[in-house]
Amino acid sequence: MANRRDFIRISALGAGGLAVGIPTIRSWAGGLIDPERMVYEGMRRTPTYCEICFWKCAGWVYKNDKGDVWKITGNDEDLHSNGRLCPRGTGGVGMYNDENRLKIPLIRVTSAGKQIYREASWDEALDFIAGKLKGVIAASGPESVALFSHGSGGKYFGSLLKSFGSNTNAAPSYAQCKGPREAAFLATFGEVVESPERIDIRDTRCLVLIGSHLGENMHNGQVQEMSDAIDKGATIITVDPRFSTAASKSKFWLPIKPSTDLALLLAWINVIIREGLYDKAYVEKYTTGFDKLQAHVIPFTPEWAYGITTIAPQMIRETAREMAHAAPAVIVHPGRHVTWYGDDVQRLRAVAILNAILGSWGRRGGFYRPETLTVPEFPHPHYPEVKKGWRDILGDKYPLADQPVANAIVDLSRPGESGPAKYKAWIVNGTNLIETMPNQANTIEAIKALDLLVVIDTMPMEITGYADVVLPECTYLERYDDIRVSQHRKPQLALRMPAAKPKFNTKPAWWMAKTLAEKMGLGSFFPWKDIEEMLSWQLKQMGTSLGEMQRIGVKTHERTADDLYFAPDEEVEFSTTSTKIELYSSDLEGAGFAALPVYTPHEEPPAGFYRLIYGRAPMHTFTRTSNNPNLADLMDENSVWIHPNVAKEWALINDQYIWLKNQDSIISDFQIKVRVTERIRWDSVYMVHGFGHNQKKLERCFGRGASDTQMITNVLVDPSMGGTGMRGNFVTFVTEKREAES
Ligand SMILES: Nc1nc2c(c(=O)[nH]1)N[C@H]1C(S)=C(S)[C@@H](COP(=O)(O)OP(=O)(O)OC[C@H]3O[C@@H](n4cnc5c(=O)[nH]c(N)nc54)[C@H](O)[C@@H]3O)O[C@H]1N2
Ligand SMILES: Nc1nc2c(c(=O)[nH]1)N[C@H]1C(S)=C(S)[C@@H](COP(=O)(O)OP(=O)(O)OC[C@H]3O[C@@H](n4cnc5c(=O)[nH]c(N)nc54)[C@H](O)[C@@H]3O)O[C@H]1N2
Ligand code: SF4
Ligand SMILES: [Mo]
Repeated sequence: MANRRDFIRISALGAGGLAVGIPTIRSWAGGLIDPERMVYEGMRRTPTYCEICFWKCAGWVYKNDKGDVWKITGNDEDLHSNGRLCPRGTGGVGMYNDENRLKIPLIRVTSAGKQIYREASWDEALDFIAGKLKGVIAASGPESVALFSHGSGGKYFGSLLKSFGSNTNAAPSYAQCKGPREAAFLATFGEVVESPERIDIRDTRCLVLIGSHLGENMHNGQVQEMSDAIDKGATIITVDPRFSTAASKSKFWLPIKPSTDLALLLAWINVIIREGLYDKAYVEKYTTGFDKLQAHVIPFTPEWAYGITTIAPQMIRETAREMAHAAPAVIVHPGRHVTWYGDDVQRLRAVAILNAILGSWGRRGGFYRPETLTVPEFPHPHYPEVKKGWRDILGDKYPLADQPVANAIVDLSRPGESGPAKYKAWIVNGTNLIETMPNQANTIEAIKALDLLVVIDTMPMEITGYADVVLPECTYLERYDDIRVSQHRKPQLALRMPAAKPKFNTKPAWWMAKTLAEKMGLGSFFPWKDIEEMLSWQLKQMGTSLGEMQRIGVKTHERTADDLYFAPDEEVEFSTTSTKIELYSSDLEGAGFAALPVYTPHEEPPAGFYRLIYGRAPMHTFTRTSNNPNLADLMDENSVWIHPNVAKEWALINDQYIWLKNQDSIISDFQIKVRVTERIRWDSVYMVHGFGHNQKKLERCFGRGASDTQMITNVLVDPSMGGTGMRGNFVTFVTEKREAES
């Protein structure tokens, strides 16, 4: 029977036995460090890469003479940061110092009829989980265990799953983030864009940002390259219903009516083809389906698009010519968080097609060919065969998804029309699912039906309040993790190592996964003594050593070939079905979807409601930094941007606190401050994601600002890959508490 899983505020610590385990890992910074080599400008420094967001900038952690973590700076060798961290990366120290951190394992118990958490030793907590997992696997098969993960620890828990035969390792960075982009580029070019995005902003002459709000979206290298490109005279074209920071740096700002971007993209393609501005030789040599595309876009004139997007035909023509003039050194940015309206693969296909006809893929100032390194796996026995994987469980749904779809797993964790729940146990590492997945009620219903929910986190975030067991991870400044080998212009490897001992009774994820495996009789899949042994072995295979990496932090390799861009007459075989760039997509057609992008109108806000759009603030990452003392100091609540005409109509003034109410009558738990500004269209309101926490134990950010997620109850799922479009929600304003309570 499903257990009832009420939300527990972690502050309500139980009176149960307090059995504090003694840390048993020997490998924190032990053995291999020669402190002499680590001294720099009088302070000891150790290498790391940042975990405040997924750009993973490499840097140095400095400690003062008292041995306290003092500051974090960028590593000059590092291509992700070029030696400079963003404000959030610098504020990583606050994550380490946050006094509200999770401190000890917690187990949910019922005491006097009330559910509470009781502190537990590591041994007890992991024994409990191992027992439960074995039970679930025996009863429902290994495939009924799912992992949700964002961040480094996912690797180790992923290995744990593989060691018992499950491959459901879902990251919200797919179906809640860049999944539609990857599916669209894969269908078009046979390759994904990946992270850091393979875009050559450094050398571009024209950068088109459709929603991508660089400057607020602080992905470090991209923001730096954009600023350099502007200095070198590149044109920036920003399409955004809001006057974003990027818009303020742009030659053209197109304040589009939200949800209509696909119409603009089709009109751009129309102009570029009609005026013969496309790269004819490139199209001829590398693409297939041009004739069909040409015929398809005939009706999509700038005049047609004007009625839909509100962007004047002249502006559409002028910007199309500007792009063509810069080509092939032009980038129509593929975006990153692209799960907007449920037809996102179609929109991103139009983006891919536009880049293709401008000839920017594989060209200087467009999309370069990245290179990366492979870290060899420490030798271990073969993993058991996955008898039933996530794809088998999902069936024909979302055929273009090439990774587990987090929202589909949530849905399949609830008993439904097709019988009992398919997933019975979740391991959730480094993702605050309650605020990350749209439709909170659905997530909570799924959690209530589970037999086991284990949460690994550093902070008492919302998701931890629903767990059966909470495992406190030490922060990235207190641990080793896997070698970073992301793609870039040159391949690089970067090391993260502990700068300090784990505070409190916290442990790294690798230790938790390994110990859990041992307790489940699967220890042979984690054959290393500790992570230093594993890293030492891996680094040796890669021509370096743990000692060297501890000293330098980042190591650059030369490219294996001088092929950053296509050579003038290069024959390129693309990994698509036709081996060409597919303007007309045979994959989409084969899967039953439109082979050429089709514009579909989306629902409009009802009278008195405004479309809710959201984004990033430069000093915060999602919900993870709202309680960070250093970053909360810079921004401690979000506000709702409202156009002056709308504010006037509603008699709202700057700095007034109001509640938001959405189309499904959901009222925000907390109030949000009004910001009256011309920088937003009158038909929309804007807020920064990550605020409105309802976990009291987050003392700095509890109740500050409102949560966009709470307002996102209408989810527009992309039928091709399962991405959750989140911008089909509308809000209105509530000013009286009485009204709010009713
Ligand atoms: N500081 C900071 N930087 C971050 C992150 C962070 O948390 N903090 N997170 C990182 C991650 S994982 C991601 S995925 C990226 C996300 O960053 P992006 O991919 O840049 O963000 P989006 O959410 O797609 O876009 C937000 C912008 O879209 C605009 N917008 C809303 N609706 C529409 C519309 O219909 N059409 C158009 N054209 N624009 C619209 C909004 O006004 C806003 O300016 O940011 C990354 N960088
Ligand atoms: N409403 C709404 N939903 C969104 C978005 C949005 O803009 N609005 N953005 C979407 C996008 S683009 C993305 S990529 C996802 C991001 O989704 P998430 O990655 O879930 O984002 P966070 O809210 O930062 O949650 C991260 C969790 O990891 C914990 N954590 C931080 N560091 C560590 C660590 O070292 N170890 C462990 N074990 N835990 C750690 C944090 O305390 C926090 O609970 O959200 C998506 N969902
Ligand atoms: S962009 Fe900022 S937060 Fe993200 S990894 Fe780099 S320094 Fe850290
Ligand atoms: Mo994301």
